[in-house]
Amino acid sequence: MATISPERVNLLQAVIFDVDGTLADTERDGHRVAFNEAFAAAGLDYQWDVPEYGELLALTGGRRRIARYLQSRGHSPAQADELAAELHRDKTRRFAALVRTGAIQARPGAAELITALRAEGVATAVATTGTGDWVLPLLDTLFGLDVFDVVVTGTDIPDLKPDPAVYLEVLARLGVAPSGVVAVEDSANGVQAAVAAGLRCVAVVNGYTRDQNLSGAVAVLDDLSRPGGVSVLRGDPELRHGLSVAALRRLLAADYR
Ligand code: XBP
Ligand code: MG
Repeated sequence: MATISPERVNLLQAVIFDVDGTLADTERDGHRVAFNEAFAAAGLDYQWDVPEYGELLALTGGRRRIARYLQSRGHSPAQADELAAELHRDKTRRFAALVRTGAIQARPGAAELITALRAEGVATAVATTGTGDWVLPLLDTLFGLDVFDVVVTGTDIPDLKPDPAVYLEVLARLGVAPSGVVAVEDSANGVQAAVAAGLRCVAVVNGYTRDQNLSGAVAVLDDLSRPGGVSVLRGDPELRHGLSVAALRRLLAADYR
C-alpha cells in the first residue's frame, strides 16, 4: 500500500488525458464504423467486426492499422501503404462527420473532472495518437477547445504511442516537469507511452482494454466516475469514489517505491 507524503499533495500542476477510450468511447461504435464505411465506399470486401477490431487496436494509428491489415490480406507493402493513405483520408472525413452529428459522447465524469481541475488551477492537456482533423472537432463538441491548455495529436508528432513523443511534446508545450503531472490513459500502448515520458499514469479501462497489460499504471479503474462509485481493479481502494482532483493529487503524492 502506498504512503502519502503530505508535503507532496499540492504538487499536481497538470493532468494529461488520452482521447480514444479515455475521454470518449470512440473505438467500437465510432472509428470501427468509419473504417468499415471507407472500405465499402472503395468497393473493398473488408469489414472489421467487434472482436477483430479489438485485436487490430494493438497497433495505434488508423493509417498504419489499415496498411498492416491490407498486407495481411495479400497486398504488397507499397500498394498497402498507398491504399491505406487513401482509405484513411476517407475514414477521417467520415469519422469527423459522425462527430458533428453528436453521436460520440464523453465518458461519464470527463467534463466534470476537467472543469474541477481548471477551477483548482490545474492545467489540462490532451495527448492522443488520433488525427487532428477529427480530434479537434471532437474535443470542441464535447468540452470546448478552450478548456485545454495544450492539445497534441498524432498529426503533430513523428511517432505514435507507445512511443513517448506525444507526451514529451505536451510536457514541452506546458512547460512543466513530469513530476507535477498525472496522465490518464485507457490502454497498454497509452500507459507505456506516458510512463516512457516519465509520467505517473492511471488507467481507466473499457471493454477493449480491460485485459491488456497495464502494469505500468499506478492504478486501474473501470470508469472515471459512476454514481455509487467505480471498481478499482488495482491500486488505492480510495479510488472507488472515482477520479476527482483530490484523487489525482493523492496519486501524485503517493510513494510507490
Ligand atoms: C488511438 C489510436 C487511433 C484511433 C483511430 O490510440 O490508435 O489510431 O484508433 O484514430 P490512443 P486515427 O487512444 O492511444 O491515442 O484513425 O485518426 O488514427
Ligand atoms: Mg486510448
